[in-house]
Amino acid sequence: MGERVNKARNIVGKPLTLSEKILYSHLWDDLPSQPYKRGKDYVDFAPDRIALQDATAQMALLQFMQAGKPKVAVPTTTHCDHLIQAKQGAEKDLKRANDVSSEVFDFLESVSNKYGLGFWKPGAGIIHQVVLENYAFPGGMMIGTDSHTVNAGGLGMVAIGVGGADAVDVMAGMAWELKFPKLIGVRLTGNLSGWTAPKDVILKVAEILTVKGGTGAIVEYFGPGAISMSCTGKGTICNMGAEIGATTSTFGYDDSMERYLRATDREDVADAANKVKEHLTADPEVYANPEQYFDQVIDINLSELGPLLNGPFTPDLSTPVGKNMTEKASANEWPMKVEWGLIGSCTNSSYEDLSRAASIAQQALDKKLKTKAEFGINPGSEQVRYTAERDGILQVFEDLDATIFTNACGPCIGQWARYSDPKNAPKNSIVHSFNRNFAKRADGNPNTHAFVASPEITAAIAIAGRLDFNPLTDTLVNEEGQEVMLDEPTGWELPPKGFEVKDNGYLDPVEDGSGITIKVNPESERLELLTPFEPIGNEIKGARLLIKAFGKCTTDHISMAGPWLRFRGHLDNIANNTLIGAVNAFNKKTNFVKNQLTGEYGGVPDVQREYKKAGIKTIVVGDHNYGEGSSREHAAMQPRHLGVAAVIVKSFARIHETNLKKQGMLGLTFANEDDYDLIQEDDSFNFLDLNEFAPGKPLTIEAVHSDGNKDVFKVNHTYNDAQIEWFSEGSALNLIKKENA
Ligand code: MIC
Ligand code: SF4
Repeated sequence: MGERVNKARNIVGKPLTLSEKILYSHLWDDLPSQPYKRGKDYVDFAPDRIALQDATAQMALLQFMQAGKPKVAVPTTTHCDHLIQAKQGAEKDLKRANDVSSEVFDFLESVSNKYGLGFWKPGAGIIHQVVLENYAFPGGMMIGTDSHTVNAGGLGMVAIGVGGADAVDVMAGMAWELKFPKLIGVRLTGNLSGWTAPKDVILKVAEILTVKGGTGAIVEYFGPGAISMSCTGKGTICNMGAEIGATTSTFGYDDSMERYLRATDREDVADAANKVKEHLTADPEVYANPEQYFDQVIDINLSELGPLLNGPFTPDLSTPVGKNMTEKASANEWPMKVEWGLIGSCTNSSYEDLSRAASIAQQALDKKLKTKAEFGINPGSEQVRYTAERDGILQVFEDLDATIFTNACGPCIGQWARYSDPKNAPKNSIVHSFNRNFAKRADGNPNTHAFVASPEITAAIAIAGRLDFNPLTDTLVNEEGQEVMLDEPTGWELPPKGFEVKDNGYLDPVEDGSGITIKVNPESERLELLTPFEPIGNEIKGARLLIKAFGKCTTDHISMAGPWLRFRGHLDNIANNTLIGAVNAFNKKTNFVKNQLTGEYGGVPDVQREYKKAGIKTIVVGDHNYGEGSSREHAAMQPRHLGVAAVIVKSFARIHETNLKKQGMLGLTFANEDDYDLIQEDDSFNFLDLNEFAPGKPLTIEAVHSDGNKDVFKVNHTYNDAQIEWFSEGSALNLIKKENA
């Protein structure tokens, strides 16, 4: 690494940030003769590892199976965590998931075994915690088919969320392409204390940068405040960096990382890291004068930062706890009563998080407080759960009647069986320490107002049962009528008696998997082998408008999770949820669009299937940050499968834009944002110069309105030569197959 970093420094011609050191030491080709232009140049990288989770692994592996390779080219693991419903608590829920989803788990297990991937069984833990505990290492580069892969930045990695098709490139032994990121530096001064936690740092950064402010950038945290924080705390900050659209976030190697590596049985990694310490953080000049090296610098004084609550419905709407919330909630009619406090998920489920939240829960018991809301806990891994149980931490929550869910995503991804009829469920507020809080995300109820907070604040607010409770100033009345206050949280960075686990849930693949055959039942409703996409071609004439999406259109709106997760391995079945959450700009309704062939209104997938039957191509139009959120490539593959030719928006979220390209579709942005307003409900579209599709050259589109009037507008794109070839071939996978044939 030292040699590569030194050479890179010579080429860049100045001191390097940590992000640059990791990027330049993971180039696929030799070092360039000129430094890469940030935010401009496409660069081929050679990641060290790949991580897949069950809900995205199915599609990734179905694609990999077509690539014609006997084994994955780099170390890869599959983690079963998303497909486990949270209902009655860990034991029953895990058993049910194993019954209901055995077909998918068995498929993932046998494909992993055949192609040499490590396999983490259902219940073993959530991908990102398991990766942090076992695989992440300082200075490494990893990609994963989940947007929160970025969690591993807590151990000084550059870890990036991608769609399955990107992972397939690397599994197949090819380079992985990324536009060289811009760099945002966040200088943390002061110290966290009292009720303020690492979560509040990222809640604050989300407020500053908004859900799209990090797009195309790596966020590098540094300064005395960074060094004083635990490794898992750093992981929390990096994890939720996905919510600002950042490519990833990272921290320089320090003592907290060394402590974590040693505590998780990786003395060898810690020793190796110590030998190249200076290369695992930025050069000293960079942190001394960050303005000269980063594209943007943000300062946060941790000593002045207080606890925050972000939400509802978007992770960047930030409110300090207490009276600010009283005002805001009243003005916006957010329900003040809090019904659930949920702690855990892939972020904030470390031993430290659980111990600190338990210290608050313990006070409720000691001070004879009756908790007003219900508690749900999702430990991040079996190792954390086992250790927390051994140390009495889970017992504290159980004494408060908390439900301990499986070590899995559960309530975080609509896998929370909270209501029998979520669509008609009542308006309510919940607080959780998860990452995302889009509408319907947790429980399918559009009226659930979800607020994101640290585990400590989540615990305090759940006990108080009020959204505007401020534990720093407010008292609570206990069962004996006395006024009591909650003391500041306390906890352990790492378990004093060390981590322990009986069965961590890991299965090694066999050495030679060539004899293993993968069976997919043709009758299955959950798994379907893929058929290659036909190229869309250069002749897009008379394409119809499928939907003009209004406002926020995340991947949850394009391909909802929750009940639909069961079809993640069956493209045609999951296509029945395509864009059903997107708001139609013309009537502000969801899943209600005009079928231009009949003039009647219907659901988006149904109307689209009519166009497909008639052999008519369609267009989707969208607003800013279209495709925000998840890495799920289903959000691109489904429209592609149904016959959508192009998605034209004001701006894209990074992973989704790449996913569209990979699947051989057109992802375009309005050259003039206001042209979004030109698009009318009955429009059809002619692409005037698609036969001249070339890097850097805008395309011209003619919108023909129902009165015969026409508007011609320009759209931009970011396709390079190789990506244009994906479009010509029908998909990136078609190209891989051709090259391997
Ligand atoms: C999420 O948090 O939205 C998910 C579910 O983990 C997704 C992946 C998926 O949709 O399977 C993500 O963040 O990428
Ligand atoms: Fe799972 Fe939620 Fe984390 Fe996504 S954000 S990986 S759904 S726990």
